[in-house]
Amino acid sequence: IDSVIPLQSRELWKKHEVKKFNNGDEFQRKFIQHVETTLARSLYNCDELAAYEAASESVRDNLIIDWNKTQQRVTARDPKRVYYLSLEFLMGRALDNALININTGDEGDETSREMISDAVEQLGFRLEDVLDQEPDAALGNGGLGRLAACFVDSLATGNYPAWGYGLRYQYGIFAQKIIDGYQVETPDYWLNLRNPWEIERSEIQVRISYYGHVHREQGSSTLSPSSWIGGEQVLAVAYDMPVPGFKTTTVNNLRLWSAKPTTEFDFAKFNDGDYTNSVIDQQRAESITAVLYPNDNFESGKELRLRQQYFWCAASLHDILRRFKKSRKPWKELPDQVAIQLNDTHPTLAVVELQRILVDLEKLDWHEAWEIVTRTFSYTNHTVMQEALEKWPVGLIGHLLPRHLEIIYDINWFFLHDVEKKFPKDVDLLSRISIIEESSPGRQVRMAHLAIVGSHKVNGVAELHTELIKTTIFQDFVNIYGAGKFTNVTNGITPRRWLRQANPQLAQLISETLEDKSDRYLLEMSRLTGLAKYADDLEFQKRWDDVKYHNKVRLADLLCRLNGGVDVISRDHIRDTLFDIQVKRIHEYKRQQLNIFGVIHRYLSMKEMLAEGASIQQVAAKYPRKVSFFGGKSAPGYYMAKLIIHLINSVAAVVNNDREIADLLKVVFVADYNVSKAEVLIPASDLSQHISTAGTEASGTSNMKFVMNGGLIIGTVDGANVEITREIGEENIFLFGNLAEDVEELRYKHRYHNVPLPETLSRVLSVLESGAFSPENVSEFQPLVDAVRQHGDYYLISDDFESYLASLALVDDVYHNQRSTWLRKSILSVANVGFFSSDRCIEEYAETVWNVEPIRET
Ligand code: CR6
Repeated sequence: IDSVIPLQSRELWKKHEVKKFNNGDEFQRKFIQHVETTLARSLYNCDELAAYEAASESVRDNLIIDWNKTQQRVTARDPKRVYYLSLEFLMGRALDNALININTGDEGDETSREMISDAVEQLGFRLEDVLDQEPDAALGNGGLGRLAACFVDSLATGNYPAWGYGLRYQYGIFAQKIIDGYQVETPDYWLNLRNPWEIERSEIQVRISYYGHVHREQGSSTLSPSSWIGGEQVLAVAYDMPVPGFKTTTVNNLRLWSAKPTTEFDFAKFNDGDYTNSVIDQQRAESITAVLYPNDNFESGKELRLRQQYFWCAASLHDILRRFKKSRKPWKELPDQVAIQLNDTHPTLAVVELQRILVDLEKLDWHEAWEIVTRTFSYTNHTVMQEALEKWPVGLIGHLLPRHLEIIYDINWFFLHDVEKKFPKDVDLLSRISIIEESSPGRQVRMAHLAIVGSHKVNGVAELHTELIKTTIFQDFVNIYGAGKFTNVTNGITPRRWLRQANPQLAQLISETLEDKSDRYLLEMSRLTGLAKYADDLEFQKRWDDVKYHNKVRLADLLCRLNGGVDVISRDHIRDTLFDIQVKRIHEYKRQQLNIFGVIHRYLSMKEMLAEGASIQQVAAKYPRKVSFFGGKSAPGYYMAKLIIHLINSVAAVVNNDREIADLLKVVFVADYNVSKAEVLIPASDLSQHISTAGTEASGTSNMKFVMNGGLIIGTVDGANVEITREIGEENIFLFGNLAEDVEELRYKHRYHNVPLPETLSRVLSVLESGAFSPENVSEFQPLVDAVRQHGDYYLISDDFESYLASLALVDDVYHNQRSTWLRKSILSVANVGFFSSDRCIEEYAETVWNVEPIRET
């Protein structure tokens, strides 16, 4: 919107310019103003929730002032911009993060988190309780969505002119309840409370069409400009979330689209006298952005999901191009002004939509348009697993988006044509790489192929993963395009949230030790190497250990609160109890079943020792104190994952109530694992488990979070574990199991030979079959047994079981008998974790994929 304020009035505007609060007093004034006017409450009825809202509104005011300036600065300079398209942004809470970022590092900026904490306390509240009022913005499933959230944080921190684009789901990922040991899903209607972190842009609306038909001049081909006369129409309305950077005034934007009905009416229906039904029909438009699909690493191919994808791609592209057009540059310069990153294949329709806009609306020649498209897009792959690779039935796309299907066919035709010239007569190759899969019952569009063909760069998310995509699922494309198109950008995490915010005690110890009062290390993580020289310092080790102890107590407190004030774990021995944590989505490939089988093995072995007359001290010497924590959601329709959850809870019920083992072993399933719970769980871990079948976990990112918080890792040689080992040193990580390169052969053996199981695992499975953990339904866990014994043990539980147990035994020994060695490992891990900052990761994208530069305040 261009300014309409006459010049002579502008002085007045500047005189009344809105100012940020800059000290506790000014913050309090804003706070009270918001309590009284925004919330229409007062001193007499301001509870913690109102305090949270008023504090958020006040902080938001500061952010918005910087947000405006950032946008003005970028508009004035008009540099190349980055757009990160992600169907998921798992943001978590915003207030604490904003408080950590509130000091811009500028001269004269007196604000700080401590200042606000004091100011809030003077007003009669504890900051921690106020922060606890905020619901998580849980618009994502797992790693992919949280990665996008870390990326927007690092983009703002690095002062990149970058926007995120996503959907404003009314229901985020479901809340998980555990009832009788089973997962029960309940809806997460997170917008129930007013959301102070979004700005509704009701003036920014984009009209989105579906269905209808394509019209063209007689005799012209699908390559020439065509008009798509859409049938159904809905509106996309923008909601903006400010994303503040750390120690900078840059506040970037995350734009989320929400679906609304158009204001026009279906006159045919109206005239039929069916006014009410006509309104109801219109109302259905809102269902497009109603709910986040709750699958992680699995595609279900539902029509509504495709509608979501197009809605979001079309609205975002429209917005991006509108901004580009303001600079009046020719279309061929689009790739010099705009980089669009496809987070997985979910936004691949944007490739087709841009081609459609350029050919049909802007009347560019097909090939000229296609050159622009491919130079604009780049694509990140996040999995090699077949069941997670998106494919859409041709019929469905043709029905919903008839013109787009024509364009996909034409893209494919030119692509196959070029390949055929290069590799004549390789019919097999052509059918392997085709964007269209000729499968029964019908043809499907392979979105990954379309994304590769439509992008100039394709990246994997960890070195091993990138190597795997280049040699397996995308091998043909490497032969066609050359290896240069494929690159690796190892994932990262933001140290602001995952160290400073989640672990204030450790952050404090680090800044003190590094004599880094202003926390520069959170920007330059290589400074952490300065901790290494204290790795053997016993006094420092003690302080390090105290922080961990504090965080373990904090977790015990949280669990107690969630359990209605009753302790879940005993307070008596927290310092000598190993907190062993596996939290992530429940998935067979992530192998929570391996973990729980290990727990059962431990329990059976303890019982066996006792039965053979050993004393409890002797048992404790071999199996010292440990709590096994599990947490994570299963997709609602994923039978095996739900069974694993029930098994964990069933084992917990038996083990936790067995007086004989005297609290030496406990099993805890933490319900409803989410970002805020992660912020408490991760800092409390002594050990965490990242034990996927080698070659299946593309990267993993919680592994990085645990290491950043001084936890040690037990893991397979998979995903980013490989690079974590390289960075922190192999003596500081517990690796076990078969390698990715051996997986195929092992699976083959299981399929065609009768491979005997190790005795240890055999015993566990037999006890499961006996119904010891499911007395009411003896065969309940049979499917988990059969997966190993009868169905080829696809996830190689049996092949890795023994080395897993050996590794766990080593963990016990070092933790309980060589605590100083353990602490040394922990300190050295943190000292060398710097590589995994998402700031490094974003810099790599900026340089090697996007070709964009930061815009700093001058
Ligand atoms: N499920 C990978 O499985 C990776 C993230 C982010 C995943 C995980 O290993 O760390 O992406 N893949 O790159 C997909 O979502 C398809 C994930 O989170």
